[in-house]
Amino acid sequence: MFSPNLSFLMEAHNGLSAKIVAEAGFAGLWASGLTISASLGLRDSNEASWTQVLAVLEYMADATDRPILVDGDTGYGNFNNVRRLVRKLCDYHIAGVCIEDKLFPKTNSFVGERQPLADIEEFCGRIKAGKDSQTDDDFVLVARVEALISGHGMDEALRRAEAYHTAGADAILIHSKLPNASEIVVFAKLWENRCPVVIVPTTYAATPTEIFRQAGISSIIWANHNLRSAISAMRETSRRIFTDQSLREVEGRVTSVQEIFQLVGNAELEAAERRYLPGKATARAVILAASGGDLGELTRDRPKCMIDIRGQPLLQRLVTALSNAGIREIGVVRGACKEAVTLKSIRTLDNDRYAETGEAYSLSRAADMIEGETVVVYGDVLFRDYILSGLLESQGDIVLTVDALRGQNSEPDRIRDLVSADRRFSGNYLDDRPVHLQSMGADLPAAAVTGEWIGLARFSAQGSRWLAEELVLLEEDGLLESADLPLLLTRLAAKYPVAVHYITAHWLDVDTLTDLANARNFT
Ligand code: SPV
Ligand code: MG
Repeated sequence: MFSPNLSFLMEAHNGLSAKIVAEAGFAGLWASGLTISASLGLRDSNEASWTQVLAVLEYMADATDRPILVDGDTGYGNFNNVRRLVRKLCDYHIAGVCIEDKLFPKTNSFVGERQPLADIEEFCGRIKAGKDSQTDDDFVLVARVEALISGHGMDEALRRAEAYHTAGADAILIHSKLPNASEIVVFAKLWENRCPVVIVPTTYAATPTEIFRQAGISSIIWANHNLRSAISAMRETSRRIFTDQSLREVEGRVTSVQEIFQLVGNAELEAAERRYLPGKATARAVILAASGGDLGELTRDRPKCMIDIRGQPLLQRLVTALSNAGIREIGVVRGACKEAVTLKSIRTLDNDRYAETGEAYSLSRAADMIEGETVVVYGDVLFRDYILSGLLESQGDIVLTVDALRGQNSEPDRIRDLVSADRRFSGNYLDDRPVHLQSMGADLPAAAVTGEWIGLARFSAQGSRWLAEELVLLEEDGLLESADLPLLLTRLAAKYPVAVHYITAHWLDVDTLTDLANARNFT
């Protein structure tokens, strides 16, 4: 409110929308009376009691640390109601309240004409009482002038603004329902910035923001656009599902359940569980990140897993994906430029012979982590969250995620981990018959290829025992140093069932600069 720059307050009406507003970057929130009422299924006519509104505000204040300006309507009565309201808002660490010079029960400003205004002296009493009741020195009281909306003209608006400012209001909200900003701009000019001016350009939405900036407006409230966008989206989804009697068209277009988990902070709860709950077995992950990669200047002082992908190293994105899926212990096998591989919450293991050894040898550096359920993943892959959850939920002691659309004819020289399984991807939603690996490698005959391994595998406790044994056997055969994972997995498939979990796209690995560009667009 007091910053020299134009500020923006975005509407929110519950805890979730408060989080979304903060996530978008807004410095402050507008807790709209209209949208809180509407989200409760009520009219903007004080149908929700003030304590019911307070309950919503408590969720909002808990959901974000950004300042919230509350639409306090008329203050829910006279000066005495305003006193209790302000004290309670301060208790909840709400940053400020806006009260409007109308009568309780209020009516939304866009309903009808010439709504009766409060007596100026009486409204000044509400302002004084509010300011005298704040228990937080920084609490802001905004007085909202409805004179223009009610058809009383500019002189009356200025007279009221002056009186409210003198009574102690920290800022003036001048409301207008014209389809253009003319009266707002005139008001701001005549007001001469005696205190900050706040506006709500709902009806004059087309006005360029620059006009408000030039007019010296302090803060703009985007008053109801989150609820309105939610209504459009919910209507479309409900109608679609009702008509189709199926989720087919809707799934993939709506926010994923994983994103809900992320918004409400499931990761924090998982971290807290690790701290406070007695330990319970969960999967571990080993990330193979020993090879440096060859992306020119970018890999001069760091391995490719540490290349920045929109503000985060590729490896961080992978670690976050694994953590979000509930994997607690994550080991990273480093090699090239190992000092550059420093992330919080990973355990580092080193393959110092990375230049002359292969993936199996790197994996063997993490031998003590291959116990219980274990995920093994290459350090240069990115995939949508559902791919990992699908793998973790899959059946089988050894399961590989395989892209059924790759490996036939796309860039054959780049594809190494070609897969030959006993059944091809059928694309049939109802087909859940198991598919098993037969062999894997770079040189399978084209006709035998059923996909490409994306570099992500899960081993159950039993599968981990088999994997650990096979690493020992490779060493006995003198192959540990040279073997890659396709060889290791092919050997396992000769002895045990190695299940194939088909996917189609939504992942990538970073080998070339083109891959890197794709990765930067992927997130
Ligand atoms: C609200 O968002 O509830 C407001 C702004 O008070 S308006 O709907 O424009 O009155
Ligand atoms: Mg309102």
